[in-house]
Order: sequence, then structure tokens, then C-alpha cells
Amino acid sequence: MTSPVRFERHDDVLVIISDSPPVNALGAAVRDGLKEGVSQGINDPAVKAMVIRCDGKTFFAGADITEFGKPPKGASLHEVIDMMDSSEKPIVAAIHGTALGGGCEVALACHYRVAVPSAVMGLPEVKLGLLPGAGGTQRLPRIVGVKAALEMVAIGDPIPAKKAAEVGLVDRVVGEDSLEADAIAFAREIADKKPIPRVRDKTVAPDPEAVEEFKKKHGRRMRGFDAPAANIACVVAASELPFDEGMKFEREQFMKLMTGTQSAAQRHLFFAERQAAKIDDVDPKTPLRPINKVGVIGAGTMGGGISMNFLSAGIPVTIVEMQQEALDRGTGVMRKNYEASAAKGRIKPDAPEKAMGLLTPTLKLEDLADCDLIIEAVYENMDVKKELFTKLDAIAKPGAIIATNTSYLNVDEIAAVTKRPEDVVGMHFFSPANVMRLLEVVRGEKTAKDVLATVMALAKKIKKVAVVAGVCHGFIGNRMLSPRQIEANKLLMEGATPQQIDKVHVEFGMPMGPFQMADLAGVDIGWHRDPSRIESIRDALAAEGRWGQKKGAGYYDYDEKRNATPSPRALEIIEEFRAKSNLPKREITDQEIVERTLYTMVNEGALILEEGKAQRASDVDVVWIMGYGWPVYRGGPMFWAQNEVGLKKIVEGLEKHGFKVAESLKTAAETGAALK
Ligand code: TC6
Repeated sequence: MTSPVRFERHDDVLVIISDSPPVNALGAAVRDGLKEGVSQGINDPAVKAMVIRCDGKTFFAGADITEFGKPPKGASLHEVIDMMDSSEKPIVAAIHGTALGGGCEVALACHYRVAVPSAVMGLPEVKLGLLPGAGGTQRLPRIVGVKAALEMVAIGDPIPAKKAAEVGLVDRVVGEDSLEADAIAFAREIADKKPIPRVRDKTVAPDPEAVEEFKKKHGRRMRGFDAPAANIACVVAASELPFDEGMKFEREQFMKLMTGTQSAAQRHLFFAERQAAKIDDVDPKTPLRPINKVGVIGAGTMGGGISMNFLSAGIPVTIVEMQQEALDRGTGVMRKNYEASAAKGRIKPDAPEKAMGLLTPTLKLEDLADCDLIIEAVYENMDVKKELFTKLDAIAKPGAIIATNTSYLNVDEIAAVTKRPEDVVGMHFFSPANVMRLLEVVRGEKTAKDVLATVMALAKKIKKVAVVAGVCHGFIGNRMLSPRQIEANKLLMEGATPQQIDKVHVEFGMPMGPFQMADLAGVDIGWHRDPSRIESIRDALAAEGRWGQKKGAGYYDYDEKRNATPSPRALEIIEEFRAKSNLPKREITDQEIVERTLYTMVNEGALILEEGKAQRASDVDVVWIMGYGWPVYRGGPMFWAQNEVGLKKIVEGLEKHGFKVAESLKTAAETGAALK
């Protein structure tokens, strides 16, 4: 096999070039090639300096994640990096694209770094439940100091070339289109400079204050994750230990993370996210329909949020409401949201004006006639949607995609009122739609393949992670929410408290439990609004005006800052309702809550897969992580069930409580096969 790494001599400079698409990941062949190149440079008396660069869209984007967990092959990254570091001839990293993870560590082991202005550098291993285990945690602080290093390794966001130059990570920012020539010229400039600067020879002062401040600032975000603490400990070690001892410490920490379940879960998510974009029976080369203008119907929270996604991506939006007042209110909220983001520095100061300038508010549905995609976000009612789609069928131009944002309703039934069901699709956004990354793309029976392909591509453009779901009540996410909610309510009736059930979920790693979620969404949602008709605990709470956070009272009591405390009155209401049912009250264990609220979700997920309503188990995981806050470090419900709990235990738990277990789950538990 030919090596992906080639060497080119430019007089006294040897240029070592990796060409390993798509992202020049540092797999075995690349590492072997690098080792060969550096060793040639070292041994060839005519070579005075070396440049390492990559072809294609990026400098090395990291270690090859597909190799993790497999037996090692070829030269190790450590071996290559050590060889580079100790070379008596200077090596220059010439960076474009994304120098990430192991790629950034290769650059750190070079003696100099030059980068084009559009390049970024970073150590995102923490996002994969790991740490930069090829010396990154020891070298980076020695260049940028403890404080900046903590942000880069324990949060993992990359920094642009200009910032990298400011903190000393990049020695020179070079021409965007002249990287190789500029890097060679730079190499000649420094070829005879002695001593060769090696990061390992530097020291960095401890900064306990910065460490404490960092932990305080990011504590909430890091809750439950193992990797951030290990990254922090390594940075501290870099400031306290000699380089070689620090490297030993880094190695130990790395191995712990690498063999743990959290990193396996986070790596699973990395590939699951990318896999979700692929539709099994749709050719990735399918020609897409052009989407240059989007129409959104409804300027409420949902419609406004949906519109913002397109505006932010530079796509003009026409937004329709029925009343001027609602239209003004809706567009006002959008503007305010943009301004708040600008004030926090999250977007450029002129971004709100730019985005709002692309918006056309109107009261006329007919104004959607020139839109390439129309998304309705109106009241969740089949008759309302059918009436609207009948009108849209008459208004929309031929070839326009017509989408519904329904979260439960039958997309086929909605499509059937039009003469073009092939152009109809579900686009289920999650609230707040401008923030949440998940998009469930609901594939109707007749949805055309190019419509699906177009919507999936558009999702990427507006920075969403799209997952294809089939038509069923609640699609993937909400359908799985349903058994959890049913069981949580039953558990209340049997003697558990909202606090106990929520605590189990929060300790598991969810942002909130079922009753905290009900209070946030509104206890009155879906309520029949008849205070004399009390058929559930929820009815009883709603009848007393306990509609959740917005009323300061729901399953919990809230202060003006919306801090929750257990509510004696809510508990009384629950008790009264329970007493009427004659159900015996009993002690409920936390384990029973897990089995009945979480194992049942896994069961529902298996049914969804059996029915072909999701393409693959990993898609179910993506939905629950991106849309509902399932903890990333548990890899999603299906990953958790298979890799952390074990399917046998899941099946036993379900059977113990009398649930009907999905056949596919039983078979997979018996045979040890993976859920597909
Ligand atoms: C590390 O370095 C640890 C070091 C310790 C050493 C001891 N490996 O994201 P895209 C694939 S950990 C293998 O769609 P983009 C990806 O699966 C690593 N494969 O493209 C996809 O394949 P598909 C630290 C990889 O332009 C294809 O490349 N590095 C890797 O939107 C295209 O990817 C990171 O965490 C990899 N490292 O974004 C960086 N990376 O086409 C991870 C990508 O078959 N990568 N692939 O589906 C990224 O963040 C992004 O891929 C990107 C490019 C920004 C580099």
C-alpha cells in the first residue's frame, strides 16, 4: 500500500506532507509516514530544517478515533512525537484547517508553528471523554499558561490562528494562499538558530487561583463527567512536576479515561451524530432542491425560534401571523433574542440588524407563494393543520417543500389533504428552536427522496443535527417520553414523591426529572380546563391553579427567581388524590424508579426500531441526547442499555414489573447481538 505521507525536498528544507482524506486523522499509516519523513530529515546531511503540512481541507484533525479500543498498529503517536521533539534540526508545523487533538499535539511537539488566518487549533479530546494524551496537557500550559490551558483542554473549544498567535501558540500567521512557501521561508530563517526551542524545556508557574475560578465557573457544565477533572489535574501537574513526570501522570489519567464507559459513550455519540445524517435508501448524491427563501407560519415561541435558524444562516424568511399584534410581539421577541446574544458577545454587534433585515413579517398567507420551503408552527390540532395545508397546497409554488412542525400528529394524514404529498415532510424542532440542536425529520409514506435529502442538507446548514423518524405518535423522542411519564405518574400514586423521582433522574445525569419538566412546560398543557373534573394528580394541581413555574406553584413551590422547593400543598393534593384511589402506599426504591421510567424507554426504543420508525439504534441515542438532555456520558438510552446496564438486566427488570418486552430486545438479550 502506498503511504499517505510523501516528502519533497526544497533545497535544504524537507517538506513532509500528509494526504489522508477526509481529515488527515493520525492513523497508523500516517504515523508511520511521519516517522519515516522525520527520520529522513534527521539523517540527510543536506537537510537543515523540516516543514510538516497536510494536503486537503485540514491539518491533522486528531488521532484516528476509529482505531481506539483496537490493538495498536504501527508507530505510536508518542514515538513519532518524541522523535520530532528531540530532532536536532528544527521542525515547523504549517497549519491550515483544524489542528485538533493529536494534530495539535503534533504541532506542539514541533519547534515552531505557522498558520494561515483561517486555521483553528484546539484540544477537544475532553468532548470524547478523553484528554490529550500525547503530551498535550503537559506542553500546552508551558506555552499559554495554566488559565488559558484549562479553557482549551477542560472545555475543549478550539481557538483561531490570531488568538493562537497572541498566546504564543503560533509563531507567525502567514498568507492564506501561500502556506507552504511561507513555511519554507520561515524554516530557512530559523534553520541555524540555537538552541532549538523545545516546549518540554519550559516551565509554567502554578496558578491555584485560576484553577479554583475555573472549577467554580464551569462546575455545572462539567457535572457528572469524568474527563474534565482529569484534564484539570494534568494541567496542574504540568505546573508542578518536571516534564517527564508530568507525562507519566498524563499517561495514567489517559488510560483510566480510555478504558472507562464514559469515553466509549462519548465516542459513540461522535459517530452517531454523523451517521444520523445518512439515509439508508437515499443516494448521498441526490440533487437537492434549492432553498433560497423560507416561509414560517406562526410567530409564537416556536415559529420565531425556527425562523431565527434560517435568518442566522443568511436565508431570508417570510413569517406569517393572523393578527398584527401577535406578529409584532413575535418579531419583537426575535429581535430581543438577537440583541441579547450580541450583548453577551455570542454574535457580532451587527448580526441582529443583518438577521432581522432578512425577515419579512406579513399577515397574508399568499405572501408565501415564492418560498422554497414553508414550515408551519401553528396550534397542535389535526383539523387546524389540515385546513392550513389545504390552503398551502393552493398557494405554494410547484416544487416547494411544505413542512409541519407537529410533535405528535400523523404527517401522512396532513399530507393527504394536498395534491402533492411527496413534497410534504415533518420538521420537528425542539424548543427553544434557535438553541436546541436536534431536528426530527419525519418521513411520510410518500415523502420524496430529494425532499428528504434537501431537508437533511439544510439542517446541517442551520447547524442542526437531523435524525430521520417514521410516522408514529410522537415520532422517536416524544414517543419514548410517554412511557416514562406514564410510569412516573403511576409511581406517584404508589407512594413516591415528585422529589424522589426527579432526584433519581437528575442523579442519573438528566438536566431535570419528569415533574420538574412538567412544571417548566406548564402543568396546564393539555388540561381540559374543567376544575370540577379531576381524573389525575395533574388535573388536581391544575384545578388549583398550580400550573408550574409560570404561576410560582406546580409540583413544587417557586420563589421569584424560580428556585424550587418541595411543596407541602402539592404533596397534600397528591395524598388526597391517592387516598381516593384506595391504592396502598408503599416504599418505592430508587432502583424501581430507574427500571420503570428508564428501562421502559429502552423498550419503547426497541419497538420503534422493530417498526422501522428509526433507522438505527444510534439515531435513537442522538434524539435523546440532543433533544432531551440524556447525559452524553451515558451515550443515549440504547447505548446505555447495551453497554452500561446489559440487555439481560433490562429485560429482567421489565419483566419483573409486568411490562410486555419488545421481541427484538428479548432476542438481543439472549443472543448477545447488538440492537439494530
Ligand atoms: C485525539 O486526537 C486523541 C489523542 C490522544 C492520543 C494518545 N478520526 O465531522 P465531519 C471523520 S482524539 C476518525 O463530517 P466536518 C468523520 O467521522 C481526536 N475519523 O467533517 C466523518 O466520516 P464520515 C481529537 C474522523 O468538515 C469525516 O471524517 N479530534 C475523525 O464537518 C468528516 O467529518 C477531534 O475530536 C477522527 N479524528 O468537520 C476532532 N474526525 O464521512 C474530531 C473526523 O464517514 N473531528 N472523522 O461520516 C471534528 O471535529 C470534525 O470532523 C472536523 C471536520 C472539524 C475535523
